[in-house]
Amino acid sequence: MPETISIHAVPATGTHQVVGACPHDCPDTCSLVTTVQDGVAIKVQGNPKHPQTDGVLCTKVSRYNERSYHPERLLQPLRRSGPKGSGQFTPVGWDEAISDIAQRLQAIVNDPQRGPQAVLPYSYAGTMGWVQGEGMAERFFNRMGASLLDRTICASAGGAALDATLGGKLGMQVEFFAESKLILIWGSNPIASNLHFWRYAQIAKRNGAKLICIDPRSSETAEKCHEHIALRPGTDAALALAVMHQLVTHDWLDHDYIARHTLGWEALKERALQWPPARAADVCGIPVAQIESLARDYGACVASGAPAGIRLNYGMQRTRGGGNAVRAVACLPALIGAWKHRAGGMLLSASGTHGFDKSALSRPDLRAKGPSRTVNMSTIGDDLLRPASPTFGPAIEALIVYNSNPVAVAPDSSKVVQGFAREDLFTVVLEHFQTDTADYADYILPATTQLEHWDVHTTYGHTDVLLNRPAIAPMGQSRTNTDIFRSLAKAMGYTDACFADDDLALCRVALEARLDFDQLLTDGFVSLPLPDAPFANGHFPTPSGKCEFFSERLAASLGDGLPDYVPNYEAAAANSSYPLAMISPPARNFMNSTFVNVKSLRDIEGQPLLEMNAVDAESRAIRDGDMVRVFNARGEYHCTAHVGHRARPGVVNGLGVWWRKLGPKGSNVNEVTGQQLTDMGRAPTFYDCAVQVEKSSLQQ
Ligand SMILES: Nc1nc2c(c(=O)[nH]1)N[C@H]1C(S)=C(S)[C@@H](COP(=O)(O)OP(=O)(O)OC[C@H]3O[C@@H](n4cnc5c(=O)[nH]c(N)nc54)[C@H](O)[C@@H]3O)O[C@H]1N2
Ligand SMILES: Nc1nc2c(c(=O)[nH]1)N[C@H]1C(S)=C(S)[C@@H](COP(=O)(O)OP(=O)(O)OC[C@H]3O[C@@H](n4cnc5c(=O)[nH]c(N)nc54)[C@H](O)[C@@H]3O)O[C@H]1N2
Ligand code: SF4
Ligand SMILES: [Mo]
Repeated sequence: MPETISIHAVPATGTHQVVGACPHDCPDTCSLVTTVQDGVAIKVQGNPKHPQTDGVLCTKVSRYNERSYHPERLLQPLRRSGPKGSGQFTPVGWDEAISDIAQRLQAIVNDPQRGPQAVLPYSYAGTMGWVQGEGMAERFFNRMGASLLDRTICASAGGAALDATLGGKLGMQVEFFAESKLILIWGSNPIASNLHFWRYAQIAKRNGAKLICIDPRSSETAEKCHEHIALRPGTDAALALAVMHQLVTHDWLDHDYIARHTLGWEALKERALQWPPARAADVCGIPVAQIESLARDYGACVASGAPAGIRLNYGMQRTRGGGNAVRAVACLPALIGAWKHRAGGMLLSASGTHGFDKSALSRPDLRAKGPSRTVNMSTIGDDLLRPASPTFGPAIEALIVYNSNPVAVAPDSSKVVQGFAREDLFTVVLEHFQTDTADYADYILPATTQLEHWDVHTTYGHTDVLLNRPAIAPMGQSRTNTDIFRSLAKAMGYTDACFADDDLALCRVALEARLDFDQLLTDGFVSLPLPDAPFANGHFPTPSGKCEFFSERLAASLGDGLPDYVPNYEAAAANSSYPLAMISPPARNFMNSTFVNVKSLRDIEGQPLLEMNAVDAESRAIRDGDMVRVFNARGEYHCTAHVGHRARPGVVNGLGVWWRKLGPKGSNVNEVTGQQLTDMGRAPTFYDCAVQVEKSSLQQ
């Protein structure tokens, strides 16, 4: 690594290094160093100067070049030339594309029967950048008065649970896990999805910490922990309540912390006492002794004063009771006073820590006064098929997709595909590649990648702020998302001054109120000054200022203000038609559906896999490597069975999220997932999905 890392504009010749930020939806938000030779990026590495990154990237992003310079990269605008979904397109000039799109949108907006609410943006975290994310896009859609999108597809059940319990997406600072003496890794597979946390957990382990993984799957992480509790999917609240039962009955409690900094203890105690370990063991499908041992380890921290940290992750909140489960677990640290230590407490998301206000970027003031219709991205399948009605409002007539691949990632694919295939739906997709979603577009607009544009990033797994400088010029005719929305705004006749802001101005606007932007420009990342132990003395930003075991708001909305065990929608009972519970966590070398088309990474993953326990495989005469059909009433997909230790009996793990067109018979795991929503946060229940599996007639 050369000594100086340039953070200034990159000259077209010579060799330079440029500091950027990883744009992906990953808690680690690494600082990147891109080596550029004569205008071509030749290497992307982790920044050794950024403590959280520590010079290390995951396998995926160390191949970032292979993705940006991919031969199938979209380099010019395309217009549909075949039937919807056929993937047939012809090149078109930018001016023509923008002008035609603007006219088509304008016609909908101006039609009194349809109006702006018939237009829907659909986006998620393809990039987590503030600028290429919603920077210009939200201004555009606010000005238009389009429908709002409820961005629930990933984290909103857990987010709502944290809000109710702790007062926001707040928690431990990730680096202090290195000092913890007990770490519960709960619904999280950090070796795949939170690598830099795993580094801290390893330091703790070397210093004598015990690591316990709570996960139905024997994941890459579970097998490296001291203990693995392989509970049934969706039963975490029962486990947490039984741990509380043990804390109460053995008096492993920090009475002083509970008295001063919590709300609703007496009621929670009563609820916990209804959950003796034997009851939870039955629900979770695990031995009683395992629950007792977990509680003993956790409770021992009260007497010893050893800090206990819980790394919760999003895997545990993708079932019907996901919000309640996160709430139950989030009560535990207060019971043993773990928050008193900086290496104690819990972390699900730290995204609420930074306290930035996005409104200077998104400009909600541009939206005309009056009610707006909100569409939930997790039910896009049903919603695209909904006719106009007084309750729903106008049918969705136009869809602008950016930073997301809903045809692959949204639940209940057959509905999603049917919706996207509507001939009367006008669809524009801003993309790097011709994804499954892009196949259904009327226009595909080529977007720049992180190597080619400016951005700023806050994170949800640590608390630094990062800048992304462009390392190379935009490839082909690609344009930044911001530039595309700027052009569309102009073509629609929106003359507000904010549509003239360039990307560097947007970076500044996003953050300036909270930090020294010039320092960010110089260093590439900034650490915010934060207290080491956020709740050592209480001060939870809840309505009561306490850790709310009992929530008035939830009591009013759900009829129960305490966390409880909420059984899955889909029981997967042995005697039912769909006796196997399926979860579909990410494959390690993909990022949701991103990177599936990068050959070297796809080669590592091989093919879409369904992990099965030998008991379930043998009873179906399925052998390791057989092609299987996974099905339920919603649909079916085919993949290769991987028979072994990773799946517990009764549970199958369908690793996601493959591009449909790169999987057997052009389908993927979301053919079988459903659109029912979680108890809190209106989120999808990807891991609450009962299926049957049989040997497939397809050949490998
Ligand atoms: N390599 C890689 N990294 C990623 C991603 C990726 O696709 N690939 N995706 C990114 C995104 S968008 C997100 S949201 C995060 C996701 O990463 P995480 O937040 O870690 O969530 P998942 O990977 O969905 O699930 C984590 C673990 O929870 C387990 N799990 C499933 N159901 C349950 C349950 O009911 N209870 C419990 N206790 N455990 C359960 C799964 O088996 C899995 O091993 O990772 C990010 N990082
Ligand atoms: N079965 C099942 N389904 C799941 C999940 C699961 O665990 N199981 N996980 C769910 C979760 S947690 C999430 S977060 C969602 C993720 O779903 P999505 O947010 O749709 O994420 P990706 O599949 O990574 O697709 C992002 C797309 O954005 C594009 N993109 C990236 N950067 C840019 C840019 O700068 N400009 C433009 N225009 N495009 C860009 C990429 O090329 C990519 O195609 O999937 C969900 N789906
Ligand atoms: S995906 Fe995560 S681990 Fe990989 S480079 Fe990006 S932020 Fe780092
Ligand atoms: Mo996610």
